[in-house]
Amino acid sequence: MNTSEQLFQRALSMIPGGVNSPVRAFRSVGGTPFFTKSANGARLTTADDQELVDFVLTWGPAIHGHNDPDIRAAVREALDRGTSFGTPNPLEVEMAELILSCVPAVKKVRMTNSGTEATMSAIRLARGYTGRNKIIKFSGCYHGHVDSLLVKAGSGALTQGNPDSAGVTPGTAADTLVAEYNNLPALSALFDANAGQIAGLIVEPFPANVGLILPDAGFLAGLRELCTKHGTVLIFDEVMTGFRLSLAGTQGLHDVVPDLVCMGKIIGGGLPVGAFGGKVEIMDKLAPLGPVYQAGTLSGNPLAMAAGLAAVRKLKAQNPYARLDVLGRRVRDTLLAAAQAKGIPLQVPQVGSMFSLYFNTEKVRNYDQAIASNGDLYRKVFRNALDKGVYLAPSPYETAFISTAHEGKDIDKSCEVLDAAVRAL
Ligand code: KE4
Repeated sequence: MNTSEQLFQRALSMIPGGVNSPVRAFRSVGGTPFFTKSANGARLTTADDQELVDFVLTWGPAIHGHNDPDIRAAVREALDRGTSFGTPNPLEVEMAELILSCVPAVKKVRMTNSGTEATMSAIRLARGYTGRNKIIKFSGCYHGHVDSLLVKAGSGALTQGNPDSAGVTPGTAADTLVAEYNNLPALSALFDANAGQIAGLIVEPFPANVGLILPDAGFLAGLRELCTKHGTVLIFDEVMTGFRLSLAGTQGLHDVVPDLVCMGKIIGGGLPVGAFGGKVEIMDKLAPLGPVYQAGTLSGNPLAMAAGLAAVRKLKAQNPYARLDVLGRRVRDTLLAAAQAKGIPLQVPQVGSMFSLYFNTEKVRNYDQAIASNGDLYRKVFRNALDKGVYLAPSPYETAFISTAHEGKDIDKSCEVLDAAVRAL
């Protein structure tokens, strides 16, 4: 056995499935997951010293590539002052100012320690603000492992074949209504059937946990209109897309303004973080001001703030989004050309530095079409590419990410490998 296999065997005896997060287990692509011992730029180095060009980027945070020198220096400097104080610290104020300066919808913000905490808190806040019980989510969207949102969920829940998790009580699930993404008429009917009962609607504006689905023209505006009409809090879950697609996340790509926004990943610079924010009259319902309780020992801790400030300030200074979109289009066009040459039906939805692969004859607009795509062909491309040193997400129900560190030889190599992997089908 190689080192990763030995580590996995040891892990299996102590950690459920050998992993601390299910999607890492390679269950849907087969084989033993590799263990990473270090990462730099666009590359991971495995425990067996294999170098891989990384298109997972720790599931989104590493937009500058791994081990970014500016983030590393910021963390090192913060570390010299201590790791956690349990009191307000200056970096929290700087982070709040930075987020408010980037995301127009956010007029007040609260830091958390994960995206899950951010979405969990946002729906509790929507319920506390409206006094209503029901929440609408969309099939295939994943918002972290929040009980009431683990209903028809995407990402690892879907990958493992349990989009409706055990352990979520019928009572909890009863207050969660599931709608179909890109289907406004059905959503409008759902609102009408539950008039006056829907506290919040939570959506990944660009769902990226079921592969990547792009909104139909007018869909997001339709969500805004329905939520306004019914007095429902519109919550954009931008844990993945926040600061990924623009400094304002997807809000930099359209003009729909949500009531609350959930963030994470990039704003922690690779350290544990989450955040939620939005309208003042909603956010002021939070303790200690209002009746909605929400808390966290390490929320706003100085290390995560230092890393996140460095990551976001670098994005503000560099504004790399056009460059990242060029890289995304290049990978997309490479994959589509290879599939066309082989007569293989392939869709490659792409926006900025995010893309995914659906082996499907039609454009994927919703969950049912996503899961009807050919997962076996995805697995073959995944395995072929990995064997040649390019690491795509170990599930068709995820999205690939590109960093500024991919520019140059790594994107060149990756396009060659991905082209060959599709042509080998
Ligand atoms: P965390 O609790 O994992 O920090 O964030 C949950 C979350 C919330 N909302 C969206 C849109 C998300 O994508 C996520 C987490 N994303 C997954 C990857 N698709 C995390 C990877 C994992 O579960 O290991």
